[in-house]
Amino acid sequence: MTAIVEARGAAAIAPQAGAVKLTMLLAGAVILLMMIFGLTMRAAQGGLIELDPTLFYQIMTAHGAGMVGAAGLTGATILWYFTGRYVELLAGVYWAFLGLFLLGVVLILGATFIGGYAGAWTFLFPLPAISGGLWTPGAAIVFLLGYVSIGVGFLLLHLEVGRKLIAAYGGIGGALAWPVAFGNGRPEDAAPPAVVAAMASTIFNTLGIVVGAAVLVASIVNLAFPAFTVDALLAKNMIFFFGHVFINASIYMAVIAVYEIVPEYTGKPWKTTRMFAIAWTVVLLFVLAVYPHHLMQDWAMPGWAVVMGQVVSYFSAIPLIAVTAFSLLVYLRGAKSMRWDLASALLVLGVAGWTAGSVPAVLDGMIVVNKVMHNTQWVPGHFHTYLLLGEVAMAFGFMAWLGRRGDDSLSGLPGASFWTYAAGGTGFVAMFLISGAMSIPRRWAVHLPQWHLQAQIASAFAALIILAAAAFVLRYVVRLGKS
Ligand code: HEM
Ligand SMILES: [Cu+2]
Repeated sequence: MTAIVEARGAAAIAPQAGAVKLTMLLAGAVILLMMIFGLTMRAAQGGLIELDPTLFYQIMTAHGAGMVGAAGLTGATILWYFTGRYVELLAGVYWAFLGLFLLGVVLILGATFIGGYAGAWTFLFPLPAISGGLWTPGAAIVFLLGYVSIGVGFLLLHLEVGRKLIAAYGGIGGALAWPVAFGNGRPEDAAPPAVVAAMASTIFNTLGIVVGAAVLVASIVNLAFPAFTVDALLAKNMIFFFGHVFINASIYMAVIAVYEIVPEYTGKPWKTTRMFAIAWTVVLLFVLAVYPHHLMQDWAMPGWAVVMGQVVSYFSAIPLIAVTAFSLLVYLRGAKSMRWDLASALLVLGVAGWTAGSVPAVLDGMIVVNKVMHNTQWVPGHFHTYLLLGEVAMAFGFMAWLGRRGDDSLSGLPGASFWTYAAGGTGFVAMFLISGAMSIPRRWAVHLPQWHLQAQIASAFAALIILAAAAFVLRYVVRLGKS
């Protein structure tokens, strides 16, 4: 207990604010660039521009890896920044994390645009080795080594966060607020929401990355020595366990910004309640157990695993909404007032977008729906909802908060850019979902003429998103420059 109090005493300082601000600047720039890549793809699908399919798949690979990477980077940075309010973290670990991340980005971009690797961010075995002559095994190895570098950085960061939280809160159970969830601990003594979220996401992201590292190494050995083969079904299970957990972790880490920042706008502290603590433990288990919803097309999968994927998908939405939308609504109801500016608006949008995105996600997690929708644009439709309007909105909200001024409001340019982002994002994901419902396939470089209109409308919405995102990043740069 004294450890916690002491640790909280150190909380007044802004932990590694410089490194965090720099990271968010880099991430903002990467997100903007990847959005332009996204618009390029959508415009090509709409027949608005001519794009060589070879280049389309390089761009798709870079966009997928780059966006998932940026989501992970911003999520982990938010986790680091706010965990640093409760326990003292080693600054060197963060710099190692950032350095390894940037090294990974260089390797991935080099492998994609110089080496020509275009096997998608999911590096599904044995695709990296079957390029049809478009790229060499060496290029694929460099791409995968980029992932390994980023993965090692994440492991370092999570180990540092995990060991400090475990020491300060009396073990994993304490940091997950189990005494309140399952015992008769008093809520006043419970770990704060940020700590519960940081501990849970540290556990599942570590497990995901360890499994990811194993399949990465196996794939690299396969590329170097083709005689060494991997069981394709096992590899797919490992890849989707890793991919599912990693992208989910990015959002579950980013929500820490909501728990820590929104109280500044209401004046009411956000406390860990019993329901909140239970929900986070259930989230921890469900995030790990639900990944077979990515393998519903694989008839070789044991039936029970796929059924588990569907059943857990159904129930996942409950703890998810409990820790996000429901908690936020209960919290805001209890608060007397809420002050709106770009930061608070984006953070609330992030929670709303995340929650909304879970609906088409759960639908796709049903075997009968998945049979029809799986390789359609329904899939990018659901994940762009909770990433573009969820994780990335929260990341932009965190950036706006880092550059905040006391008298910020939502009028003028901040309000205009916020509503442009929300409207552009909603329209953009709606076009993916509508296209998916019309059975338009995903990951097709060239679209039939009767699909062009959908992609053209989506391109217009994408341009709005990019305009708004550019305004967010510019405002951030200007404010950092002035501070
Ligand atoms: C202006 C914003 C964006 C635009 C215009 C855009 C556009 C696209 C397009 C056209 C595709 C390919 C769709 C297809 O399969 O036919 C795609 C795929 C994808 N996008 Fe985005 N996107 C945007 C934002 C984001 C964000 C914010 C994220 C994540 C943080 C993201 C992550 C992904 C991923 C993971 C894929 C899958 C790549 C694959 O299939 O291998 N995108 N995006
Ligand atoms: Cu999943």
